[in-house]
Amino acid sequence: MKRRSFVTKSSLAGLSSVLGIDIVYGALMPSGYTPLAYQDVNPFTLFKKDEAMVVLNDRPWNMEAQAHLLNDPVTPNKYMFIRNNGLIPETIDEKTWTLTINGESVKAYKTYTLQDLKTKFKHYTYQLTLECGGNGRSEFDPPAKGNQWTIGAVSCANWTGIRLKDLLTDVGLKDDAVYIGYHAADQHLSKNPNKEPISRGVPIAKAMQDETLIAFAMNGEPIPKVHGFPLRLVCGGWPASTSGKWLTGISVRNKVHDGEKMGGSSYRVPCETVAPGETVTDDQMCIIESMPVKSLITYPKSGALLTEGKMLKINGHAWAGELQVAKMEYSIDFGSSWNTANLDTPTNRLAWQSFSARVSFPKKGYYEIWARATDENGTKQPMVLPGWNPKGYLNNACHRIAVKVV
Ligand SMILES: Nc1nc2c(c(=O)[nH]1)N[C@H]1C(S)=C(S)[C@@H](COP(=O)(O)O)O[C@H]1N2
Ligand SMILES: [Mo]
Repeated sequence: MKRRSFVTKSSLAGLSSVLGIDIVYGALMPSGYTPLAYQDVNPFTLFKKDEAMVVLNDRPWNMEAQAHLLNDPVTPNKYMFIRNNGLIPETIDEKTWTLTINGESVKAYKTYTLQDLKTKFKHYTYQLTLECGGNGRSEFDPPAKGNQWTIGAVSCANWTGIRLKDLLTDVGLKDDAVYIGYHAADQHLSKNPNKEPISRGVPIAKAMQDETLIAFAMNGEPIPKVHGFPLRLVCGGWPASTSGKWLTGISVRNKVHDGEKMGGSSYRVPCETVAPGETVTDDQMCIIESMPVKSLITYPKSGALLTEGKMLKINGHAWAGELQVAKMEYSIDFGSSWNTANLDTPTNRLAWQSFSARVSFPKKGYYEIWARATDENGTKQPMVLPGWNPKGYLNNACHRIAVKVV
């Protein structure tokens, strides 16, 4: 008879931490056995999300918001989308967590404990827009593979941490530094410990911006586990894939970082516009940097009913990657004519901007409200789908809601 083997201490701790309660006889559980409570885990309770959030995938976990859930000026955790490329780290110990800075372009490697980071450097808080490069993918035709995000893979929370530039200055960089790449504690789906699910980065100029943070808090609390506890890189305005969660290392590179999902067609678009469905070779693909100008109507929810003669107050947010949004407009006649909306200035650079307008309708009937943002360079959102690309990135088409006046 085969000898019964038991779960290891560390995987038991992992199971308990996900359940949020001690498994009393856990040490007696056969290895490989999945506790029942774990088999039908409820992602909304597990990640403290609102039940109106939409689950796109459970291995890895991916969840998006709906437009009307994003009405808050600062996105609370319950409405923040989740994008994972791999498996969330099972055991996280704040006391032993370290961040190592290495790579060709540091003078010497250096390792910091969480305590070092929190005590040696000044803290900053910024509200930062994080949008997945694939947000809006579901609309492309021919369709692109990957999570079929509609409009909900965007958030704008407050992030508190230290400036990456202060850390890199403390480490000491060589003159040939051109890029940084992050390393993290999540596991590849294959569970191969030598494979990283994702290891992306940004050019050194972006790394050195004031707002690029090594964050340990979100909205004034420790970062929720699924969003990168205990430490996360935050690069606002760029594809959120550059904001590494569960951060354990940063490599300072003397060339463009070549980590997982930096090459091929990952987070890249054709350098020149292509026809829908066209084959594009890897050498014709360019890395996405700043995200394009975009906006969302977050109030009312699409499908709203309005009594004839009443004005409708609409709200939303607009953002433009590295740029500020200069103008916000809406149309009730399918884009034939546009009216200006009120647009707030951002709390800080790289934060989204709220807009509002009071809309009146000439008579009973079906209408659509379309919203269009223009960035400080004069670039407007396209009314319908922008340039097709093989991976379905950067869909910044105007957001539209339906309204019935009765
Ligand atoms: N370590 C790690 N960091 C990561 C990812 C990941 O899978 N692992 N996903 C990236 C991608 S593609 C996105 S869009 C954002 C999503 O951040 P969120 O889940 O906190 O909303 O995290 C980025 N950082
Ligand atoms: Mo992403």
